[in-house]
Amino acid sequence: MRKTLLICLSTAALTLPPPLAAAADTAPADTAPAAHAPADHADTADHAYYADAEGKTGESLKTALHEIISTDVTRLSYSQVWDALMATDQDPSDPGSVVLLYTGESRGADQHGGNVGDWNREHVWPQSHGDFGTSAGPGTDVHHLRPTDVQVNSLRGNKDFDDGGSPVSRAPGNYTDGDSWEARNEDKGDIARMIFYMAVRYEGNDGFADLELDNDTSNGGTPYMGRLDTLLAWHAQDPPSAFEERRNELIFEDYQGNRNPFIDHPEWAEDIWG
Ligand SMILES: [Ca+2]
Ligand SMILES: [Ca+2]
Ligand SMILES: [Ca+2]
Repeated sequence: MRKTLLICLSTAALTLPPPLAAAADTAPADTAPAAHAPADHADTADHAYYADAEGKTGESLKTALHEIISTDVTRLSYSQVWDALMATDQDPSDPGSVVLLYTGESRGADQHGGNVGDWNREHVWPQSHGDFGTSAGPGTDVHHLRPTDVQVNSLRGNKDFDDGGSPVSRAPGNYTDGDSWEARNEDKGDIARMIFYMAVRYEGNDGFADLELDNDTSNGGTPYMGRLDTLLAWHAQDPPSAFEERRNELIFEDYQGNRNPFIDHPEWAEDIWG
């Protein structure tokens, strides 16, 4: 799938009148704006994708966003996730490598698997929190899957996210204790936005659990993730980066056909959960 609707980024201001939005919708593919389109084109596309969410807050915003990001979505198989991650998490300075969550290391794209030194597929929203496994659905949704070092992935396990704990020697800047994981500063906002996306995308109407946020750090086998207050703080302190915006764009254009609204509109997290 290759969609012509392109959206650029958190600067979208929704200032254009509707006639321009309609014009962009009918633009032929070969004249569609490039990925780094001028702001006016980007705003127009953003206006179209999120039109049904405009002006809403709280539960009605969450409901509108759920509909938007759950319509015409492609669900990947778990094996397709490998190829997707090689593209979405490609190292900008080394196309043959991917950037690992939690450590920021660059590792050969082909060096994936289950052995020490490999990278594998981290479920930022753990499979056990909702028991969704790796059949096509939440367990294969690339919006919350990231390459990680095999051993660091294992250390994080299925812990909720929160501040505090002892340093993780294999992953400098990360901390953990018995019931939570604190990611390094560069990854804090990314993680929060991935968790926010999952809570809105999965509402229990598609054969999988309704994933939701709470303020606990002992959610274990329930379909909840915490701590909400910490994640809101992480989201504010680490705003969307170019890397994150690029991967959101690629997932939308080339893999799943849907977007993470909290990368495009960071203010919506507070509108729903603040
Ligand atoms: Ca803790
Ligand atoms: Ca970040
Ligand atoms: Ca939900």
